[in-house]
Amino acid sequence: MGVIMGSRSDWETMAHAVRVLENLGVPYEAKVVSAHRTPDLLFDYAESAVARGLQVIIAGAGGAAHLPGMCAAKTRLPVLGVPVQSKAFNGLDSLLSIVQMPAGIPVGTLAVGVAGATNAGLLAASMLATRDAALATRLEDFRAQQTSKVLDDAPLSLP
Ligand code: RP5
Repeated sequence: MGVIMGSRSDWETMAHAVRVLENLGVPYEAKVVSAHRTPDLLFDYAESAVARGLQVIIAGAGGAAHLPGMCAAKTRLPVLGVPVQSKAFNGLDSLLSIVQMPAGIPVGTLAVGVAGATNAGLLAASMLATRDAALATRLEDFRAQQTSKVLDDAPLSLP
């Protein structure tokens, strides 16, 4: 699994994707790769991703967030985009930059911020789990635990 982000400042958000991968035992690499500050690195990263054995790429960026789209343009691997919450527009700019890909090059876009990063990790794991029975079991266990936790917390009463 490849996890890339446009800036070190995105790590606080993208660490949530990485935590999910770690908890589910999915091997990953995490790197800062900027579409506009390190464009050649981005091209190298995306073009070599298949040969290096990556199966899915999670790409997070904020503002004019062209990292996921440019990455998707240079690899056939599925790219999951995480709109990082920006200061100027609270991530609406990031969301629209990532989600509005013209037809032909898809980016699977998640929610803005921590929820999106967390779900990117889970969605990427479920993609790999279609061909990895042990991972599928771990994912099912996680979901069962999550359900139990909600059900256990369910009874509410007035203080
Ligand atoms: C984008 O610009 C990054 O993805 C980040 O979310 C945003 C701000 O980057 P920094 O100025 O904090 O490096 O490229």
